[in-house]
Amino acid sequence: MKITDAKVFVGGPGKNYVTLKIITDQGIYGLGDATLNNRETLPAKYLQDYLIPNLIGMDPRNSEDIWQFFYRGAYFRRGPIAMAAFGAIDMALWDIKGKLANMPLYQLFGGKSRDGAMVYAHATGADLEDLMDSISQYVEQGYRAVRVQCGIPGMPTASYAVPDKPGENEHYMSDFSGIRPKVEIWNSDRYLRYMPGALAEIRARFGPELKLLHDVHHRLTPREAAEFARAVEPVGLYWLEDPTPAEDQSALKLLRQHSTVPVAIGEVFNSIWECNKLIEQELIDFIRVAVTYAGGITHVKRIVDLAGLHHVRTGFHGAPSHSPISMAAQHHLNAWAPNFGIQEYLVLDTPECDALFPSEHRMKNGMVYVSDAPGLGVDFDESEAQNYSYKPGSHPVVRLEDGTLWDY
Ligand code: CS2
Ligand code: MG
Repeated sequence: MKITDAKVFVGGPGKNYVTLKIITDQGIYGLGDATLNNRETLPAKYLQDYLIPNLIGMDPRNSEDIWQFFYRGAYFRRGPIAMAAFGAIDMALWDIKGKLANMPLYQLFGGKSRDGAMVYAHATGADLEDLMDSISQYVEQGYRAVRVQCGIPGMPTASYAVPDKPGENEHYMSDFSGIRPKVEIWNSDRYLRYMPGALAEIRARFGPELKLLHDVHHRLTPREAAEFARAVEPVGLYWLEDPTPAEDQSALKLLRQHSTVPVAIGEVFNSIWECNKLIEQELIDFIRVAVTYAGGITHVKRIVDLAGLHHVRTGFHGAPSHSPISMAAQHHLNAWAPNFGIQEYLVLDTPECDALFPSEHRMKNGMVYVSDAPGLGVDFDESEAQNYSYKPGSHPVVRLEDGTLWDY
């Protein structure tokens, strides 16, 4: 069996999804997602210029050797661009493998460990009351877990993932108004004074059963993160996400000494070498990697297995920048993983997205039910794809009030 061709498409409804299609001499094809939010053209170019010319003629069944060939063979390896590109190839090869075996991928991993996988929604508000309305809407839709973010009084601009005005639905993933990022102003003192009380009010309003998550988005120092974690302890958070900048694997030691709040980290990691100490030293409770830019199923499965040895559960990244292809790969891992925790689910389930990526994976009452179709169980409509093209977008950058650049 041989790979005869591979194509890359960039574009989609409201997002620049990077979709890879690998075609074989037996009429079977596989799909992969290499979307690196706001840097989408780079993994696409890496695939087109370096990886695809090598891929043609390879036997798609040897997904492990192909992964090693690209990773070890790159010499300058790792990094989000390369790992997103390898990840897309890897997903597509697993898709082909599943189709050859006529089995859904979760069967190849070891079968189902659960019927449905719990997901969380992203509730957001310009202020606390606006956030309460957003949470209520998700509770009414049947979600059992909600991540909660709101504006901070006195903060000069809106903060991470919150709208400027109540009632606005903030599309915080990409600003398509131009390539130069908007600036958000941040003040950790105001956040530390306000947010613990706001979280306590949310808990009081919604009662003990609703799982509450909160994302700090890398903005606190280790000492501040420890103070915050201790202050929110009575709220009983399901998780506290990215309390400190994620590259420092020792930063969470102080937090651990002062609090038992569950910590989730890893959406920016692209290899096991960025989280092995965090996992082995049991400094985290949830690992947030995504198959999209952490090297695909082959590499993420290794991370999941290491995590399982250390009581660390999965909480894969599922921001709207992931296409339904990588989300499908995660649905299969979530169905199988003995140490599954929760799945972020912010996919834009619009009719346009469903037309571009037809699939039988289903979300109901805050749970995802994996498809039984062979392979990934998601397709890609190339004629629909002709309606879309690349649009440059950016994340905001964050500065302190005196102008100092901070973590977004
Ligand atoms: C966020 C992300 O979903 C999350 O947890 O932290 O949305 C993050 O801001 C984006 O992925 C950046 O592209
Ligand atoms: Mg996050």
